[in-house]
Amino acid sequence: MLSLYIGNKNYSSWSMRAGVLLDAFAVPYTEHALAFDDFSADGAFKQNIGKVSAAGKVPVLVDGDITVWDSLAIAEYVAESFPDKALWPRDKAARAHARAISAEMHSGFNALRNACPMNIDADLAAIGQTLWQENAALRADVAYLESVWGKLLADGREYLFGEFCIADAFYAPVVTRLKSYALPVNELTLAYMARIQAHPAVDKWVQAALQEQTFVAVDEPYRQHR
Ligand SMILES: N[C@@H](CCC(=O)N[C@@H](CS)C(=O)NCC(=O)O)C(=O)O
Repeated sequence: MLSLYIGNKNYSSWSMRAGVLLDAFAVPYTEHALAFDDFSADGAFKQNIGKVSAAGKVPVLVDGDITVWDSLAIAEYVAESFPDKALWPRDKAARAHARAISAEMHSGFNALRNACPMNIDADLAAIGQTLWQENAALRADVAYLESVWGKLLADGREYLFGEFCIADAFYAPVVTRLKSYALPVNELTLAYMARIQAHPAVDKWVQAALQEQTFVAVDEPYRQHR
């Protein structure tokens, strides 16, 4: 049985990618939730995750004596472990494309990630409006995001590569950000956002996030309480 170490579902976008992926493909696993704190070296989070991974971050996947940290490495490991499940598209060109946009999410979109940290239960529409007016890099990230999604979704497909795949799991936290901050996006994006939010694995994560009561100050640049 796989073990997945994650952070708070409301805040941990990297954990969400791994958790949604495993659930979307019905991969059995045991979840180990480690509560976020101020991430100080002697705090409970770092002490506990440090027993599992020297990197000291979530998500971490443990499969027997194999430990995989980093969401993209986890996605690749799970795809390789369950070749029948088509976590990546079967078609070589589509798979290359899906890998490219997943890696791009993993290493890019810095303005969007920095200005709009994931906060599933928050209504940050007013903050989003201000950020949108003041932050040209954020507007550029969203414009580029919509061009990436738009080229794929223009033919009416349900998910980025037809069937739900790793790329959709990687962009699921982006969908929650666009929603929490109510960033202005086009109809095609809104429709894809709705489909992602309705996906059972995403909905399961979101519902659990909404149940959490913890307020983590380091993840809350815009609120004083929940
Ligand atoms: N690139 C890593 C990022 C992991 C990451 O930054 N995780 C955050 C939680 S979403 C974390 O553990 N932060 C603790 C810290 O920064 O000390 C991945 O894809 O897994």
